[in-house]
Amino acid sequence: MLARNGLRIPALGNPSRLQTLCRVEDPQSLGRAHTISGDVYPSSLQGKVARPFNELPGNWRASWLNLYRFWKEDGFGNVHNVQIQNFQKFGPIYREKLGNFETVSIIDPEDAATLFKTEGKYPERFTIPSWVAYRDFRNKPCGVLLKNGESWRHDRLTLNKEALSPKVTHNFVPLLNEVGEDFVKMVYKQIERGQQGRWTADLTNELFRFALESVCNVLYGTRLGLLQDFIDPDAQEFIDAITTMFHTTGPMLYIPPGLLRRVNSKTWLDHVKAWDFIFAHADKFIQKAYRDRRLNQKSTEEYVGILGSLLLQDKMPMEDIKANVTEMMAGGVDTTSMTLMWTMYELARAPALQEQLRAEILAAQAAAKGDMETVLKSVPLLKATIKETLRLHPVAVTVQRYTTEEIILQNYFIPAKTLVQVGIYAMGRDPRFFTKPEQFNPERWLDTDSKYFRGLSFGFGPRQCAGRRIAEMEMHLFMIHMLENFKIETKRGVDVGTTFDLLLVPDKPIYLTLRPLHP
Ligand code: HC9
Repeated sequence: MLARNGLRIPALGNPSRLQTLCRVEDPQSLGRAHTISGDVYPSSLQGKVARPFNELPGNWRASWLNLYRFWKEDGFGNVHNVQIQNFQKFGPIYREKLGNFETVSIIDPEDAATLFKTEGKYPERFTIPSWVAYRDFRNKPCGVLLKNGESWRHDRLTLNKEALSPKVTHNFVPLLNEVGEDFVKMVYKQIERGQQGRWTADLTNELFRFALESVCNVLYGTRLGLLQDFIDPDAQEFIDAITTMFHTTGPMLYIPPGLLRRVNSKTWLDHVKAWDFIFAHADKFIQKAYRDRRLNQKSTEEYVGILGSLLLQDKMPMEDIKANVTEMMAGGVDTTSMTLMWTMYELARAPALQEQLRAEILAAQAAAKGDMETVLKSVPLLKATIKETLRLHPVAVTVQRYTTEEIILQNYFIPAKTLVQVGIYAMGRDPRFFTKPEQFNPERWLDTDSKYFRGLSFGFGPRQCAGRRIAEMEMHLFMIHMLENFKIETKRGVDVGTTFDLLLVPDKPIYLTLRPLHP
């Protein structure tokens, strides 16, 4: 029954609601990955010679045994390395079935191109089962993250205008810049306190607060003061809830959440509790901003943040605005903070590159006379540095799409509605696609090496990360201020690896030393 349903989430509560809110298309489609026989080809592929789907290499015949083996070998925290091993064992394409999770994995940028070029008007990625299960359980609407079809497209186009369009994103610059400056002030305070002329610490929590402070300023136009001495316990609990939410999602990727819910498993209960807090806390902000908006209707020239803009536009029902803003608030904490941690880790090991970046930033500042919008236009090496961080340390281990038609990948026919995942972690570390992949070398993004379907860390096309511009600007501005003020150092010889915790994160704390450049 489960195996036949494939990836479909087993009926929870009221399945019809699930379909209307989160999936507009045929509810069976998600599970039909492998049921279409490999010999009915669409006209575009007629006459092409390729091998049938059922000949794909990989472990896909014994799904539950696979899951057991995966679990025994601690594959859960190691998804990214298991993928690299599988590509070594099976070649550039393999098919796999882990419990309910059936996929085809690819690594070659050419194959990624084939996949994305046929993604169509309503691209679909893998829907995280427990995230949908929670919304169904609590009767909460989905935002763009979990929606599909026309309803997704409508929300997404409205959201793009507020979060991705160059017509609005310049408004984020002062909002994100002040948070970056406050982070620097906070670091100086810590250095003074320590009385050693430097500060050594694991900055995870500070970066979480920085990221939440940043995303809230852009969404609501509100400062929380998380970089000050007193930290609002609710904000801290929100940050912790996001970590718990991600952490409890992992196990439920392969074991249906409905099953865990029926046996009252701790994973499911913790997951619900975490989402409850996330939604309740986001709701407070939204309510407050909504009230403030009504009070200040007259001063409309001033940028009021993404939420304010959405409310003014009146193009989305309040419930959908809430769902989407909550998703952006929750999605903007661990993602940018971890990427910044990795960036500082890599730069700490590359002092010469730090100097190069400082020179670039200094020149840009001088030419722009301090106008940050202009500065951001003239720091190509810094932007390449963030790209390079995401190549070696992507937040998401894969980018996935359901095929919309039958396609050929590595000379195999792949039927429509198959879940195909591009292993971007594996791709980023493969010498066939990046010369000397082990080297942290931002310049590779600026020179003549091919970039064709290689920079996929924010996904691709209309379904790519909706927070991309916020994240990029936030990280660029943060790094500008940090590099202008501090030397970033770390203990030599400490190599930090990666763990899969739904996101890819450092496998041990990273200790950094920040030393003022102008003591
Ligand atoms: C996790 O095999 C591994 O900011 C799975 C495939 C998969 C699907 C969707 C990905 C997810 C992975 C990692 C986390 C991602 C998610 C889509 C969006 C989410 C990239 C690779 C971001 C971190 C979002 C989360 C927003 C949410 C908290 C509201």
